[in-house]
Amino acid sequence: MSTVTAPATPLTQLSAWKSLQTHYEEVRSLHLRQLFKHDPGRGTRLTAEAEGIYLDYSKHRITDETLKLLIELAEQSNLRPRIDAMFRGDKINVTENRAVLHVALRARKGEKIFVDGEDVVPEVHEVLDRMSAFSDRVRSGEWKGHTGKPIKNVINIGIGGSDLGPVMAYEALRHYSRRDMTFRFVSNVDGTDFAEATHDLDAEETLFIISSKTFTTLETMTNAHTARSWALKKLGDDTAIAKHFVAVSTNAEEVTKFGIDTKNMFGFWDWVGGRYSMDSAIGLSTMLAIGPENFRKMLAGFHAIDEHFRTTPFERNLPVLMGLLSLWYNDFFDAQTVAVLPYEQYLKRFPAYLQQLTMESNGKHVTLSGEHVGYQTGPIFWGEPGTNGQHSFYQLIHQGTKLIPCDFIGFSKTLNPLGNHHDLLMANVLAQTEALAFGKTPEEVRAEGTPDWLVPHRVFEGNRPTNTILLEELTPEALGKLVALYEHSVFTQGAIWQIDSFDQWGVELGKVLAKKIVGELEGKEPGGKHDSSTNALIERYKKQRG
Ligand code: G6Q
Repeated sequence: MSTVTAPATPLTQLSAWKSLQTHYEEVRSLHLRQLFKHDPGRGTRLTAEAEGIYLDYSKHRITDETLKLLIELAEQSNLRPRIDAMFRGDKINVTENRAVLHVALRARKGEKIFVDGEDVVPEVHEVLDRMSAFSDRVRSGEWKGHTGKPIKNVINIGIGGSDLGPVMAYEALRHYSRRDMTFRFVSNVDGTDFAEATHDLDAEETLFIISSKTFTTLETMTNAHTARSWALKKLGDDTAIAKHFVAVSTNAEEVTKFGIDTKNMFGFWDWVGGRYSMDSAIGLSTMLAIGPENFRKMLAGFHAIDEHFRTTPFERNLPVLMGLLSLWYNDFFDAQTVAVLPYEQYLKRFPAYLQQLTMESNGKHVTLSGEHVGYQTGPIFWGEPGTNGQHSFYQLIHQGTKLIPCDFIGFSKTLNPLGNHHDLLMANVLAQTEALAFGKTPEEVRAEGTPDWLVPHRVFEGNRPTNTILLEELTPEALGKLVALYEHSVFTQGAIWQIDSFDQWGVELGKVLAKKIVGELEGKEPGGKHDSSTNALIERYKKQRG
């Protein structure tokens, strides 16, 4: 059990929570126009900067009092001792009785973090060193396929936490990746995913990384077996496996059963949650793409924000501030969602990555002690890169009836300087946050000569809250910092909501039912055991499938 649990007092009974409720009534109708008018210094005062990340949170519907109360809420929620408990290796994932130590994956050599009395940092570095040696061999062409050809294609097979991080990181760091190699990612049990990923590849030059913590996941194991048949069809006998398949897993027994020698296995540990694993061996495809040196730079970025989170007072602590502000809208303004809008094409999969990180972590309905929460927990995360989203869903953010706090992420320098593209891109970040905050009043619309009947349609109410997160350039370090920022923001919110952010029981039921239904679809089990809707759908599918 964790030595530090949530406070004995339920969240809604904490004095800071009650004060926030009263305070909310006082400030809910304040407009950002007023707040900026009365405090011209707000735009620089309500900002925080650390490790090259600049966070402007001035365009939030908050006053100094709001911040003070939110920070009190964090303190009364034992946030500080809970952070310490995570870094110490306490088993804070109580429902699975596990430590939560993704921070150990980026600890520097020589740091000490104990799980059940054993320092885990040396093992982390041992795996990193093995990954580096392997990556160097593959990247240099020294590692040869079964027929003697060097590896040109790498396919990561994994799903959920064993896929989303690798895909996101590959896309994000493509600029740093080997352009003469092909990297693909197969996750879906839909055969189309595998078929499309392999249709133009030569098995002789292809390496599969089977990434699965458990090595029992239905989708991954189905794809892994299909990959083996695909490879062996071309390469002949089983001895080819050793040159074309490696595994990333915690389950040596299953890896061996599959036919992969454990010397070609890269391990990690049960204290690494799937959605927190992109910087473990699950990141092997990332390392193959960008090289060990860049991978370590990414880890250093993670580590810098870990240290910032662990040691910085809450008032200046970026993940804590972001977590508290998100909670403010979620729990007091009844906002249902958060939009994350990276103005960086390389971050096109970042919203999808964050969806798992945030929603699997904080989509919980009971507290650590099993009581129904009685307040809102994790918001829905969604988003697309800018400027594309501006031409589709931003309409609803600007003029719809829902309050959607947004995170705008931008970089001062582009990796692809092309004419004035980057200034145009960044002008849009700045314009959008300005428009969302201040809008356009009926008077302003009328003054433009708009006829009266059209005025209401052209009014922007404004008062839509945003974070602007500005970094210098998208480097491997910067990516590590950004991910860690959100990881710890999720932690902050989960701690205050008194939930277990590190389990995911909600994914179980569907998996179990699917297994039963497969039996029926394959005619191994009698049908008709479900509700009338499910039974009818099964029958219809079977008939149509033929
Ligand atoms: C993440 C979840 C989940 C997991 C996948 C894949 O936190 O646990 O998304 O990563 O279900 O699991 P395996 O790695 O065991 O195949």
